[in-house]
Amino acid sequence: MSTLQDAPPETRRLSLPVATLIGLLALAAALGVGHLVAGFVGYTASPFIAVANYVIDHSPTAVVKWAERTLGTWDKPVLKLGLAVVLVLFALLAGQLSRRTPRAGQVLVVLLGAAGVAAVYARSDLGQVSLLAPVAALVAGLMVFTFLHRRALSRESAHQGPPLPGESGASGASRRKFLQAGVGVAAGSGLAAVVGQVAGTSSNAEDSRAAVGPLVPARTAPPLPADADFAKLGSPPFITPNADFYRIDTALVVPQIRTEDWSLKIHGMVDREVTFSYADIRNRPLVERRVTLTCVSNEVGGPLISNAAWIGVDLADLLDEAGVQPGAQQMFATSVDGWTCGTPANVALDRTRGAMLAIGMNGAPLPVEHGFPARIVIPGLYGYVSATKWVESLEFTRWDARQAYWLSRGWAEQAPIKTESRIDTPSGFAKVSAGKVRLAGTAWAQHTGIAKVEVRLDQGEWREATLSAEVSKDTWRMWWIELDVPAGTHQASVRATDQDGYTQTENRADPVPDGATGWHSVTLDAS
Ligand SMILES: Nc1nc2c(c(=O)[nH]1)N[C@H]1C(S)=C(S)[C@@H](COP(=O)(O)O)O[C@H]1N2
Ligand SMILES: [Mo]
Repeated sequence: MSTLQDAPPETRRLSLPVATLIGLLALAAALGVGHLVAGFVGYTASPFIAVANYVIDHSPTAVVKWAERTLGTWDKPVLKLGLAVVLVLFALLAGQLSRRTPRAGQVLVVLLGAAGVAAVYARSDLGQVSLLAPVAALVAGLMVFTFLHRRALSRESAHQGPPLPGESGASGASRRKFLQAGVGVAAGSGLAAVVGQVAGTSSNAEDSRAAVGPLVPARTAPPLPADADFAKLGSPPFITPNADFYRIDTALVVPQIRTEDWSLKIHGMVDREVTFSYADIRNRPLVERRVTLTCVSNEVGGPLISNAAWIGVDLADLLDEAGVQPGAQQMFATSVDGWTCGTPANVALDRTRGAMLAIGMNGAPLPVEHGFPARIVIPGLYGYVSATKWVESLEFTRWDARQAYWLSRGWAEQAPIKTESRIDTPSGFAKVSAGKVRLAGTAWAQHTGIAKVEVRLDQGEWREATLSAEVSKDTWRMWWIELDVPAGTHQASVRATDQDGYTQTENRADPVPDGATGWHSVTLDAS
């Protein structure tokens, strides 16, 4: 269009809405194309997902743990939303800065694109081919930005420039062209993103999991006694259904691994490096063991504890085949998504501890979000030093040779689960009728066992609660008690004593660096 060249430079200026729209469309194109390519080269290479993962991995520990505690399983959706808002602000800025020439906006697009490339490059679990996704996103964003900018500028000049003879319809025509281009870009980006999403998640682990079939342990856990819990009185059920089991991990996208693509390598300070396939594990005699998992981030009275019957093999058997050397200090486990975990080697090797490589949970193959195809379960240690999900490598090494994920973020090297207890019923600030009030809850001291649970009202005498049957030292125990509660506002507190004779301290400690302490109490409003 001749007017583009002819118009005086100062009149060639985009209106704010048009400039804004160009920024947003360039962003949409970049994300759509990046997601499309990632659908074929590796889902987590999608620049959006990669940058979000980078943020999780590089946020200060306090922030990540705070997010886990306050947002629970909403932490990741909230992070994604926050990132989306930041991207939109960048896109608006890119448009805003480019009302005369595209230069500033192009620079911003390249910077954002480079962030995507860097985030994918930084991941140890993604191959070089996965860089195609963020690179394609960068190129698409840059091309769309430049192309729409040129279109729009030529429209604005046709619109604002001095009318030339015979050009009366040009403004309308070029406006239509710009809008058509914009709609085309928007539709194309959306389609690309959808195709990428479908392609990226169709290699879903769910059908591989369904194909595993029933896992029948050669050694099943003994039958549960009838009084393993006081669920009827308000304690949690002894076994947590898989759907209710707490979930904690850094994975923004749950790793999808099919059994045929999984293997576990045991290496480092071993006599023989060994690798096990899923079939190798599945075809061994399986054992079933009930173990209560607990997260170190659990606050006093918090929900990050659950109990399951795990099906798998003795970790010690696998380690024996590798022949772990005497100088090894830690078992450094890595999951397929690059998360790492350091366990004291002597605990992993201790046959009496009962550490497992688990492939089943409560009768079914491990749910994908709990580590399918296989994970580690070790009684008595907090999850971050023991319970690697989607585990693919166990390297025996020294403490100073490798620093696991949470260790390098300020959490302790040694993290046995602390003896704790919780009041589940009534819930805090419950209104109760004055008189006899029944309280129920849970207590745990995995690998030591609970000996006693006591409850008191305000500063009154401690009274011993009734305990559920001990199913195993590695599982939680339920309790209940009836208290006389006079009218008014009162506080009920609980403390447990374990089978080593240790009684829970009243001192409140934060979860960092090795687990919270203190008595759980609830306020009762009796009338
Ligand atoms: N791959 C991987 N495994 C992991 C984690 C993780 O972030 N990634 N988190 C650990 C932590 S901190 C805990 S408490 C347990 C929780 O296991 P669950 O989600 O099955 O309850 O998994 C552990 N295993
Ligand atoms: Mo945890």
